[in-house]
Amino acid sequence: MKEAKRVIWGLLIGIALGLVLAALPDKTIYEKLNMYALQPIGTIFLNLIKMLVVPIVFFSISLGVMGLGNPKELGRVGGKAIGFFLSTTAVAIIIALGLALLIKPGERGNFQTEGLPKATGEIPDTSIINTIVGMFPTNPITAMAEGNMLQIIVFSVFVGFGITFLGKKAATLRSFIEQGNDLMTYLITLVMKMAPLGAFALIASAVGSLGLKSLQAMFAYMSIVVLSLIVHSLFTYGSAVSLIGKMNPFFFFKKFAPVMMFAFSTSSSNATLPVAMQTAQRELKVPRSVSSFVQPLGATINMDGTAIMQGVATVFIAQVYNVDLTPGQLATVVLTAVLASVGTAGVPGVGLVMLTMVLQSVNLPVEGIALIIGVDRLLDMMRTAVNVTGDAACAVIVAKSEEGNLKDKEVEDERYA
Ligand code: DAS
Repeated sequence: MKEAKRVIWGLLIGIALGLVLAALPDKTIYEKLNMYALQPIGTIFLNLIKMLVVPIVFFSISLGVMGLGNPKELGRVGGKAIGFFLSTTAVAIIIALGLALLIKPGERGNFQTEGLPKATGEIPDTSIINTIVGMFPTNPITAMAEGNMLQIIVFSVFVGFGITFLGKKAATLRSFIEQGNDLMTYLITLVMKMAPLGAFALIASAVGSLGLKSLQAMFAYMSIVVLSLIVHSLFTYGSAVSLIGKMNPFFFFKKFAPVMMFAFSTSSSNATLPVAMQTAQRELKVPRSVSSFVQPLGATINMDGTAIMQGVATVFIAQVYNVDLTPGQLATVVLTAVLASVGTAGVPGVGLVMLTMVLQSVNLPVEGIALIIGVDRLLDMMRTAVNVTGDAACAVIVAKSEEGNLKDKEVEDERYA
């Protein structure tokens, strides 16, 4: 929570400075301050985030796939859980993309981009077929060097399954991937310590050059993310828990609300996992055997809240740069965001790192993050609460569908002691 407070302070001071600079008649003060302080600090922060993207995608997705075990071992519970996770994440992004395309936050008040870095290169018109064919790399090292995210993901999935199938023969590689992922998770936490300063510089630079208009666009972006998070939680999880889990959705949200608050305050699914499992078992009566498989798996491969932010942010940045995303590119965004949520660890700020991957997958300028990074920590708190709620909803549903397979006695014993 301390971190979050620091970022919010950075954000508020940055906005205040930006508004003062925008109001000054003499622009040279802003230009000098921007050139020698705000832009360099903001760019360093963005570069540090971009520096981590390729390794974290490789290690976290390989680990995420390794964690699934090989399909044979997954059995019914794994299959049901993964099916629920992927389908709800896809629904989440479609809700986000739909609302963002409908409300058009990036076109509010004819938002100009003269103050923002220019869009990089041509945005190629990719059909869905080309997107799928283009996902398979001829050279994984080239894919990593060029930051071709979809190809890196495909390579990582193959590595994850390969290590799983090789079993003991790949024991060293398995620990290499596990340790690599731990390293990446630590480095994200380290880079995020710069978030208050980075958010301050980026927001002051953006608001200083574009004035109130940028705040309007940011507010529009934030409100669509929050709206999508609420719609997805109430309708997708509410109906799934009620129709498939046969549980009163009001009961579900009432019992799980304390966990959602904890996730909100920590912005970390991993940190929330123990209390999320305890609540699912004690309050929602999910047998321990189901809860202890589904929720940890979900904390790793299921981040609907994050996928929602990534969907809205991508459309917002495309609109700010006057880019119309083709259906092929929208499909790429859905695919990349679902795959991005597969392996990202539940720590603060990871969604932003993975957003650069989604933007790069449709060749949108990563610099567009400058407009949303300032408010990201606020949104991170909300989307983490949605992430952990999706995992609990899945546990309730899988437990209900497993009732016949778990003997009554076992179910009794399984209850959280
Ligand atoms: N904070 C991440 C989590 O713990 C979500 C995110 O960064 O988007 O789920």
